[in-house]
Amino acid sequence: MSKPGATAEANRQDPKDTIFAKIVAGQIPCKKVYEDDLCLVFDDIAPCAPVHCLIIPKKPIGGVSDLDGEEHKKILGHMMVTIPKVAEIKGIDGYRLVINEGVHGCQSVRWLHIHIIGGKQLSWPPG
Ligand code: IU
Repeated sequence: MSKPGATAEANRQDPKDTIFAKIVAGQIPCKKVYEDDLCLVFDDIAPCAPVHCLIIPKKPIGGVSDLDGEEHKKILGHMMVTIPKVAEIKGIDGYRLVINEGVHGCQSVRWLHIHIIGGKQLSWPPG
């Protein structure tokens, strides 16, 4: 089943024009969980579990298919090592990480983000 918003149009968007750009710029509020120079973590506006955060880079990267080069390696590595800190802040000791990429991957916001989902027993396989 497809997801509302995960359209070709959304996935053609310049990341700088997305809502996450406005969140990073502080133009739209978010429920902030963690922030540093390279990344921002906030609660998903439509949580699918008791804990559902998004970790996003502060630099505009549309998605996994746009990743390239040393700077992106540094940013993504930093995001990955930040995730256990987020888990500690949220008090969860098991969780799932999800990156939706492109229309077929159900990406709806063309600014790279990793979903951190937990706070309950998750099931497998995902849909
Ligand atoms: P996706 O993987 O691109 O579909 O994830 C986008 C997520 O961003 C989705 O879970 C939305 O609920 C979430 N989100 C948000 O937290 N705040 C917003 O203003 C918007 C979407 I638009």
